Amino acid sequence: MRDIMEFEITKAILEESVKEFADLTNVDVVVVGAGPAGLTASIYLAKKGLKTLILERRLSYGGGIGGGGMLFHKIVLSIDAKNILDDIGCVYYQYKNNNKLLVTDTYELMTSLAHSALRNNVKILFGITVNDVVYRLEPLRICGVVIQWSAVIIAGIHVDPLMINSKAVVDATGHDAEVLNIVARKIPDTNLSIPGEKSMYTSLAENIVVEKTGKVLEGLYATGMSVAALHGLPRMGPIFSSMLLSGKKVAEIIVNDLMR
Ligand code: 48F
Repeated sequence: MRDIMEFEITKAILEESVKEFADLTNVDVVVVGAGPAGLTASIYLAKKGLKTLILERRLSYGGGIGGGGMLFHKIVLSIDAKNILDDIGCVYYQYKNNNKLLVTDTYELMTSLAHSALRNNVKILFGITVNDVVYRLEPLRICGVVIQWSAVIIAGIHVDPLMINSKAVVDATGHDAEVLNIVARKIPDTNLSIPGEKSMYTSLAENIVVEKTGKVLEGLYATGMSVAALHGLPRMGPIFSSMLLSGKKVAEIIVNDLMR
């Protein structure tokens, strides 16, 4: 083995990370959350050439995919998401002779989404929690996020955060709609209120969550289960088609807004 000095490793990590991080402080789109909706959104945003950054609180991508349905490792999707699965190169099959349902594996879907995101130039930073937004008045708009290391938040120590500017922020934080709740609580001028999701009604939820996906206010968008929290929609349980379809739809809306 070559004689590598310890400081060289440290220096390489710091120099390369800081250089890239600095470049990511001003992007086209910040997607908060690397779950199915956020990853799908990022893929279709980046495919159109938008500089797209995902910020993920945990140290891994996939969000709720990894847990499947009660930890079972098969993922079920409606055939409506077939084109997205094909786009990301995910391997799947039809469930028996049921022509409505497709089946894949938790790890196949997580990996295919993440691989497709990376190959399309999406940047993902792990271990970072978005705990506030940046806003402007006249007109009222969201123009970035406030970030903190998740480890600092877990430690419960006071450390001032850093900020990232972006033309669009996407809440892809799942059931808790964390970004939307922050905006509702801290910027009363938005008149935003978040009722939270309703109990389970799968077929209704799958359709309506995609239908309601979109812009919340200038600079702020919602996708995935945060849309259900925003509009008081029912939950759909462990079927992931609408999360992918919602991610694709929010990307199309943002592309249309930013590239007009
Ligand atoms: O929860 P999550 O998978 O949300 P989603 O994309 O999909 C929901 C489904 O997984 C499932 C379902 C439908 O089939 O009901 O639950 O809407 O992914 C959300 C990601 O956001 C991260 C969180 O760790 C997860 O990986 N996240 C949440 N809050 C923050 C965050 C935050 N404040 N900052 C950074 N990341």
